[in-house]
Amino acid sequence: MTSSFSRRQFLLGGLVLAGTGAVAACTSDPGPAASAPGPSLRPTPTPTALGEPTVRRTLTARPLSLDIGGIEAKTWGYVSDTGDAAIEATAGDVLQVDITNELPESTSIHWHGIALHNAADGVPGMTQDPIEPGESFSYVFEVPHGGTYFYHSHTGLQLDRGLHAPLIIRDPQDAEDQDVEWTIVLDDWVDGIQGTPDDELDKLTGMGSGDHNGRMGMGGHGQMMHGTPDRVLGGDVGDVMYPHYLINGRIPRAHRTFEARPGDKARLRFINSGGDTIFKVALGGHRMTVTHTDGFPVQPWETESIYLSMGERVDVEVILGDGIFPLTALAVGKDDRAFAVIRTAGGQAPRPDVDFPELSSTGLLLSSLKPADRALLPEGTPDREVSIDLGGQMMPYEWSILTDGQSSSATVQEGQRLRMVMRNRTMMPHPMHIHGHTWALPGSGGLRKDTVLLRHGETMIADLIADNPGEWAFHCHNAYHMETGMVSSLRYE
Ligand SMILES: [Cu+2]
Repeated sequence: MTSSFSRRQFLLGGLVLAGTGAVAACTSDPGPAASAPGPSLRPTPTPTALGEPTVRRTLTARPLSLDIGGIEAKTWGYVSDTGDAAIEATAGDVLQVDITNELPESTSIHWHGIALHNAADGVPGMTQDPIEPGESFSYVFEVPHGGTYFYHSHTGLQLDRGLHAPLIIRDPQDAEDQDVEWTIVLDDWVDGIQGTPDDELDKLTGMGSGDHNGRMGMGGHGQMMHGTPDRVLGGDVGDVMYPHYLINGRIPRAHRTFEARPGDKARLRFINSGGDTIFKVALGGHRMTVTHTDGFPVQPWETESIYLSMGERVDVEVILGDGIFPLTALAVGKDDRAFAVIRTAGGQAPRPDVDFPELSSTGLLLSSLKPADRALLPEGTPDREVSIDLGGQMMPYEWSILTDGQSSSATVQEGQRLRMVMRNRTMMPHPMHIHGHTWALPGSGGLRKDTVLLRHGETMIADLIADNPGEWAFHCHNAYHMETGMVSSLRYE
């Protein structure tokens, strides 16, 4: 995919958005799910081997109003026939998800991290035609592996609105001996509070009319943010200074409270669904034992805090103490945070701005974990190697991926073992995400991940086995970087 593709999408998005305010205003209540299939329901072409769906859901993508904690955000989101957009299934299930697009622009759904067949991957212009306003589309696919995943729009900057939700796949091989389990969604929020994500992109590219609230001085022209440098990730970690950071849809002063009993074993499934924010997560008074990342099991690792970049997931286990504990996600480099509370006893909750030792500990980078034996790829030497160079800068605001020095796709033949040598030649960290496959990182004993954070200047080697034919997007999971060119693909010859 070329940068002109992104450019075209971006311009279209800007034009369509001119009418969004009026649409949102007259349909601000979520209301009952609009479950009637549209006139043009197009099923995903499915492999004949796929059985009857075992999990069926109906979604509508539409303008709606979210209460993020006493503040109303007019945004776009998913309304589900069950009332909860989060989807749960078990490894081996066949999912059928029918979506109707009631947005004022086209959309699509990507099933992030799932090794599904290519036609269900949800990348418009690559694996399917866009789902136009008023149209419906049916995604039918098997979920082969357990784990913590999420689904989100793969069109323009729609991910940075409310168009994302958890996708939890139960793994029959997991112990499942926890007393409580919580899915913790970290997010950065601007939509419907101070304009839209498209307005933020206009400021970054210098096309905006200036920052209307003076938050960053006279805006536009791609100026850098000025947050506190992070000792692991450096001084230039994000591009957008969001007005709010959320845990499960709530601002800190109206935070969620998770309740359990002292001594309970809790499983926390963290998902970073942010557009431009790396979070550093810690739980006051506790060490966390990491058990999985990006769906796949790891050798258990104890830590006090974890960096979670956009698109990454991590599962941890914690034996809960007796008391009330802050669950804080620092927005790295942005001098702000998301916040929730875990409560096993009565009493006063900590203040959202509370600091505690775990929060200032050296955070774990997930790519330094080691895989569990059952997550290992078979051993082998690469049949093919491709160099992936990440480029770009703030002024002008343009980002790129070169494969073997070219702006074309990487190619592979089915059955090959492909080695991707990724070099971050920019001053910013980039969470790189591959569709349809999960890499093995030879530098970490073969750790399996579909999203890896490359710090500024860092090189990372990632292998995959080409066992899922098609054309698969490969991109930075910073929504703004992807939209301005940091996207390529892996194509089977
Ligand atoms: Cu990036």
